[in-house]
Parts: sequence; C-alpha cells; structure tokens
Amino acid sequence: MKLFIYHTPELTPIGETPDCAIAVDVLRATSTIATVLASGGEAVQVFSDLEQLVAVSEKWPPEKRLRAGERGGAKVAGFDLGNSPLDCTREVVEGRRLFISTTNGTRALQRIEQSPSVLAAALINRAAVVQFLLDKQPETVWIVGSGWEGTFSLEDTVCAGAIAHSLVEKSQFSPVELAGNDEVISAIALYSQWQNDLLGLFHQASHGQRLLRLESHEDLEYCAQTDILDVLPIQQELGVL
Ligand code: 3SL
Repeated sequence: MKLFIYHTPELTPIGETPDCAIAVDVLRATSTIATVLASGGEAVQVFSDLEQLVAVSEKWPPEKRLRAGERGGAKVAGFDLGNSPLDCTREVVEGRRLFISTTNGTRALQRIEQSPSVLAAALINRAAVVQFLLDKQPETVWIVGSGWEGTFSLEDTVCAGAIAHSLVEKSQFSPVELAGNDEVISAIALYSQWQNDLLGLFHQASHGQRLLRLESHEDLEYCAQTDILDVLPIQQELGVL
C-alpha cells in the first residue's frame, strides 16, 4: 500500500485515480456524515450546488429527507439543518436521507468520487477507516483534506496523520514504506505531537477559531474525539454514501 496525502482537493494530481480515496473534513462535514450514518440515517447525498440539492431532494417524501446546508460556517436559510454533527441525533436522522452541501467538504468528496472506493473520514471514525484499509489492502490510497477555500487546514492534516499513524502501528509498514509523498511523514509528525491535545490544536486552527466565533465550542469538542464511532461512510453510488 502507498499512501498519499493532499492538503486540498486542488492539490490532487489531475487525470489520476487511486484505488481508494478518502475525503477528510474534520470541521465539520465528514464528522457530520459519520454521525448521521452512525445514528441510523438512510444515506448521505452530497452536492456542491444548493439549488441542485433542493431540486433532487424535492423528489423524496418530506418525512424521509433532511436538507443540510452550510455556507461560511452558518446554516443556509430555509434548510432543516446546518453542519453541526451534534444536531444529527437518532431522533432527527433515523431512516432519513441527508442531502448536504457545505463550503469545502462536499467539494473534496466530489473531487474523488470517480475512485473505485470512496470513503469519508474524520477523527471520530478513524478506526473503522483504518480497518477497511487493512482488510482491503488497496495499492494506492489518497487522503484528501478539504482545507478552507483552497488552503491548508491543520485539523484535516492531523486527521490524515492519525490514519497514517494507526496504519503504521497496525501493519508491517514503516512510515517510509507507507509514504507515497512527504505530506504523509509530516502529517504523522503533526499527529504524534498533538495526539493528546487535539482540541488544543483545533483552538489554534483558523477554522477552529472561526467556529468558536460562531459559538460552536461543543462541535470542536465532539470532533476532536478519536475512534468513538464504528461507522464506515463509503460511496454506494455517485455522490451517495
Ligand atoms: O467547509 C465545510 O465543508 C464545512 O465543514 C465548514 S463548517 O465547519 O461547517 O463551517
């Protein structure tokens, strides 16, 4: 297995497709997706365009759908939910499909949607993603951070590092054998440095600070937890996990 980490969707090589591609948007899209599926959501369907989301979801019975939309960290007016994983309780999501569009996370998923296996990973479901990789042993794996509007984000990189760190611990690979690019080594180093204070790292991250200004402290606490959900968000059909 060769693992490549890309900090943003824009940094992925054009015209190439890995055997397995993993989108990461710890704050907060992939944390929300994992939470919805762990809470009994029927599926999660992702959109970059809000109008398209509304048009497609219109075909579903209202009691079987939820519309979640986030722009600039805030809930889109008229939608059922924003992008807080804490709103996705079993009472709210069970048996329903979540139609979601967020600023960066859905763009990362769309960038990799042509790969044979597409996963959504966050810290909260890291162990399930690592187990999938250990079981399936794909030859090439990309982890694609969502970043923020094309720029690096600490929280996605530390999650990529958490996945790589666990792969090294649980497999026969050394970091150098696993690493397809230097980003893997640096992400493992970031995670090794912060693994006991991920919330502290989120407080230093620019998007963490943005969410704190939006009073989302509890979201940061929730998303900073590791391996709490045994759920594998995997693409079933284009754009649907
Ligand atoms: O950018 C995204 O996709 C979102 O996850 C951002 S936010 O955490 O909902 O503000």
